[in-house]
Amino acid sequence: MDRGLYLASIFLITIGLLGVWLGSFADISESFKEMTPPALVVLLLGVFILPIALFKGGPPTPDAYIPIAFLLVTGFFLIGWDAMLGGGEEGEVVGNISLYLLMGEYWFNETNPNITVYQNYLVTVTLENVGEVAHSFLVNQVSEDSGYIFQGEVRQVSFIVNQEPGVYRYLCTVPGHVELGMWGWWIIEEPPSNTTQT
Ligand SMILES: [Cu+2]
Repeated sequence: MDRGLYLASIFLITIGLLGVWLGSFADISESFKEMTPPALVVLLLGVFILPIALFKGGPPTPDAYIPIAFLLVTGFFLIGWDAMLGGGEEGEVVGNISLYLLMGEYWFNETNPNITVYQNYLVTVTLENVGEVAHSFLVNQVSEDSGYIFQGEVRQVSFIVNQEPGVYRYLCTVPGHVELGMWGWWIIEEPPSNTTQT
């Protein structure tokens, strides 16, 4: 066993695993995401060197397997943990909700109802402006702005609700309309358990 080469490969695998694991937090920081490809290269390099190091110049000593076992367990744990946390990744739709919202001065459905949706659902909102002036629709931190919807116009917006469960606000982004009361609560809940089974 070549001890120098062996230590180098363990080091490379450790750094690579760490980088790939950090890359799984891409939703927190884009720079983590950029870390993933080089970390994978480092990881694979380490994995490639490891058998060469182990069997170069004689059989490996038994203690050489301890760090390898540790890295294997840690790696499986990190990947498994990430897969568990990754249940709410973008694009993984577990259900659909359709809503119809009328818009007027200065309300949604006249009463600004609390709207409850589920995480990882595809939500389709049909907006109809029954008022006199232009309105718009946006869910803070959740959806894009619908853009101006003019008198008599009907528009549909769709988005996947992949944010954490919690209380958000939907509103009209036309200047001054929020102040006149054109907003309501948008509540994201955990999906019902019968739809999370895949
Ligand atoms: Cu408005």
